[in-house]
Amino acid sequence: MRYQGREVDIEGRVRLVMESALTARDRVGVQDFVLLENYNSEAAFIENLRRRFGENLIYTYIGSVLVSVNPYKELEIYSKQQMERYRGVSFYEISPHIYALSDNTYRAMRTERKDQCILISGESGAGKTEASKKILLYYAVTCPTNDQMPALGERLLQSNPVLEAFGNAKTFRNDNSSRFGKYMDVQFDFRGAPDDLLTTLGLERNPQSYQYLVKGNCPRLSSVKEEVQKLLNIIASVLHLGNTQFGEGEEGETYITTETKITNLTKLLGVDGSALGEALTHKKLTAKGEEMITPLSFEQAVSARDALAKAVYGRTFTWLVEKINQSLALKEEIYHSGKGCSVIGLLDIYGFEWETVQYFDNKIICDLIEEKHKGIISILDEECLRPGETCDVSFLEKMEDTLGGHPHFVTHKLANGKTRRVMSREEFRLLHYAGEVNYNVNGFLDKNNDLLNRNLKEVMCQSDNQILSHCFRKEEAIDQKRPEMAATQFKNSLTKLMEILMSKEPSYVRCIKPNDAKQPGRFDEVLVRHQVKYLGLMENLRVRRAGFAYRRRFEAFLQRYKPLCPETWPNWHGRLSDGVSTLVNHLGYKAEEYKLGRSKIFIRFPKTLFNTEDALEAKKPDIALTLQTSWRGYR
Ligand code: AOV
Ligand code: MG
Repeated sequence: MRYQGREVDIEGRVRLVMESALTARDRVGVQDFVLLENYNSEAAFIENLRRRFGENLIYTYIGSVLVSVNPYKELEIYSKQQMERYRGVSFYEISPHIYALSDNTYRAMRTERKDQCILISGESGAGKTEASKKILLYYAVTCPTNDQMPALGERLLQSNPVLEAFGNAKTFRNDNSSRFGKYMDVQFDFRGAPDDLLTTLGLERNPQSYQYLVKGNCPRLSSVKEEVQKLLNIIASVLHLGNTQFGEGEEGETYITTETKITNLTKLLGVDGSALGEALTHKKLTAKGEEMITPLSFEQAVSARDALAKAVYGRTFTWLVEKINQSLALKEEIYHSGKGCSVIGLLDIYGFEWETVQYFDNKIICDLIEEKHKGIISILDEECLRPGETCDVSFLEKMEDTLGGHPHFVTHKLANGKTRRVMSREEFRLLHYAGEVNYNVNGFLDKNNDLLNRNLKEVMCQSDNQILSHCFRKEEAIDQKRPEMAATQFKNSLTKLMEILMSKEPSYVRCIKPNDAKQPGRFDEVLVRHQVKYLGLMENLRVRRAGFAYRRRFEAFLQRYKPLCPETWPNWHGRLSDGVSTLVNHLGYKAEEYKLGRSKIFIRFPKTLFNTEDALEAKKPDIALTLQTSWRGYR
């Protein structure tokens, strides 16, 4: 082996050319799984991931799908310079990156004028939220199309820590785990400069210039301060609620043992103290048109307290999201109508699979969970609404009656009437695509009910904290209709999300967690194999490979391989398609190996591309020499 000079490899890194081209590729693997020779082999797939991971190459494509492996360490690949490298460059010309996907999505939106969405999936701690932040960062930095955009990008980025502070929690699997699904629309407004509009109206951008807007002494800043104070009060009140304790009196009545908490809560929530105390220990019912106050049992009081804490926190979070949305909207009317601008949606959420996957039909499980009247959610809602003694176990029994024998539903009861020893009587098991999951029914009814007693609502809507009075509307306290159950609410919000996503052109990022210890450099093959399986990556690859595997724009193909043919090197001056024809003829491509489209060449077998890549690798030192010579010549 000898030193052959320096070159920039396919990953854009400068390396010393000491080895043969093949060993170099052996070391870093292929940048697109489509190029794997043995594309049916899961072992080869994982080996390719492992090699690249070992070289800090965390991104690999399956065609246009981006696979990302969490490095658990900061990599120097997200700088502004890196962003510049990816601007306007097509997918295959440069090493895989989340920026390449971001840039392609952006360009597709502009050229095709179709809304896009980027769906990020993977298990907890795999890097979904980080990926979504990188995408936002890319847009924030590279897309300042008018003077509002940089500010928008910045505000989007700033909103993230606020949302995370409220919506994330430390879990066993992830120190910064998102506890809320995040769907963001990044709006791109191409309609000319809004400054023009202002000029026509004879207005200036600076609000300080207008008396109406600055009336009072700097109202904006102080009102922001007030709002922050109100928010802090709410957070503190949730903590106090958590420490509010109850006792049981001699006649079974429930009372509050921590009166100081009520004093604090009264101040922080801005509500009437005695009404709050009463509402935490009693419930108001309307029977035959008459109002009745009945005491709560100890357990019911605890549930009422927790429901209040959850409602206060949850609704405040929703308020915060609304607030952020308002501040992000380019203009109110765009925000509400969604017209006149194009959108890239970003979905960072756990455990959903939106792609239509022919090879695995998830419908059977979806039906099991959400089918009307027969599905688990319906049974749960019914059990919650049924008068009389219902409990978690009666819910389980109901499921056994309705779903017993379903191939994906298992409980301790065996078909022959015997019991399955390994399962507890409080559990049921669902056989999901990703694997089996046991669910303990304890608390299912309460969680689904998750209802605030009406008198607690009444107390809350009297609050003099404006955030709370905004979150707890008077109408709601009067409304007698039973609100939707938690599971149904969740299902409905997912259905809405699906509708939004369906109207957009999707791109996919698949995140993989390399180890459970959150450690850099560790690649646990068993763990990775499991994720490759349930993310359906092998199937992704097979589908990609089934048709023409590799497509490249004529320019890109010529640019990359032109050194391999004397007629195209150093420059081709004719039509691009003719250049490509000349090149592939010279390379000896057979008719069945490729096809020329209108702007792209399609190559069927990876082997063909391999050989071409190898030829290029073998040629590169020459090119380096040529360049070097001409450079000397200029000197
Ligand atoms: P998640 O969003 O997929 O889990 P995160 O995006 O929060 O996972 O990633 C977990 C942690 O992994 C982060 O806090 C980082 O420390 C590290 N990490 C992820 N991606 C990268 C990267 N590209 N570079 C460096 N470090 C990274 V959950 O929200 O729990 O489903 O619910
Ligand atoms: Mg997350």
